[in-house]
Amino acid sequence: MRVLYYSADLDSAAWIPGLQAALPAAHVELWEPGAVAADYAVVWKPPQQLLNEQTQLKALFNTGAGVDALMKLQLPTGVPIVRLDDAGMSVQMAEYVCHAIIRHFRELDGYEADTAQGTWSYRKPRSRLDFPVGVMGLGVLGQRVAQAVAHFDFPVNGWSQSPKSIAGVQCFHGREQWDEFLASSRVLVCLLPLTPDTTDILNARSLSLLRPGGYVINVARGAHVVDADLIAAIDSGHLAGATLDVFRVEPLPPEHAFWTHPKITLTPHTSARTLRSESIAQIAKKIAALENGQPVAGLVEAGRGY
Ligand code: NDP
Ligand code: OXD
Repeated sequence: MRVLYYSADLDSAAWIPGLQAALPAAHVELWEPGAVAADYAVVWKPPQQLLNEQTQLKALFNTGAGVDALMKLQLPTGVPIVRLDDAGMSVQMAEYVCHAIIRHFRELDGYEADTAQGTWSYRKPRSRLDFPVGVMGLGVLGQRVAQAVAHFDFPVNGWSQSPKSIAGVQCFHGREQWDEFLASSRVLVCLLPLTPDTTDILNARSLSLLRPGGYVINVARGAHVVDADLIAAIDSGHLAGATLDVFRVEPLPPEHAFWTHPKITLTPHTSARTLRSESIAQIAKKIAALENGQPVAGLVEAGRGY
């Protein structure tokens, strides 16, 4: 069996030996133009040329949860596309989002500013009932985040494409319940895949429907947010601020207004990192399952874009 590896970002020097160790019977190599036909390709943001040339693939593995970069390519028909299914990301996402919510809710930035000035002062305790959290996307990551947030006794709403029933989460679905979901939420967490339906979904209209004093946490993809609309909603006072991990252009260009906005906290696309050993173990297990004709989790439905 031949396995090809290609990544626009990740370190092939570590991934290739890792995959080779997990698949001792296979020959694993870095994809180069003109490579011999392989059975499987393990990729992150591959060039179209790889897909055009590799016509014998039994499956294409994406070394991330989001497949939006793959969806921009001409994909081979009939070849299963398998994305990472958690692989250690959901716990990272839960800790990042809970941290962002709690930092905002407990006004920890304000305390930090006070103590930096040598000021010992209290802020009035706030009720978590006044901070309902809405999680957009109730998939592998969104469900874990929603449940983690619910453990801190915040009211939690969730929104997905299809109806769901999740303990401790008031579930909404579809465009018909979108406005109601937003109006019921004050803190909004985006964990949607980026598809044509979800691009620009956080815009002037949707942000205006959030409860006053709203707060946005985007940990999915930058193109969910209309940047100027988010800044306008914060500057108007309707929103209290935002924590952003993902951006339309990454790295975020130095001149972008997000860098210096006093009410925006940003991090460099790090809320849930692809963990190499967990990911390799998951991919190797799935290759073994596919070789044995067994089903695997994380199959992408190209028609719906995730
Ligand atoms: P899943 O595919 O498991 O979940 C996606 C969820 O979004 C599902 O609940 C789905 O609904 C819902 N959804 C999709 N389209 C719509 C729509 N049009 N309207 C309403 N709901 C919709 O994905 P994951 O949870 O694994 O990952 C989510 C995203 O997080 C990834 O696509 C990626 O972009 C991002 N990500 C970011 C990382 C970072 O470091 N910042 C790291 C990892 C992922 P339904 O359940 O009904 O299908
Ligand atoms: C992913 C990511 O999609 O890291 O896995 O953003």
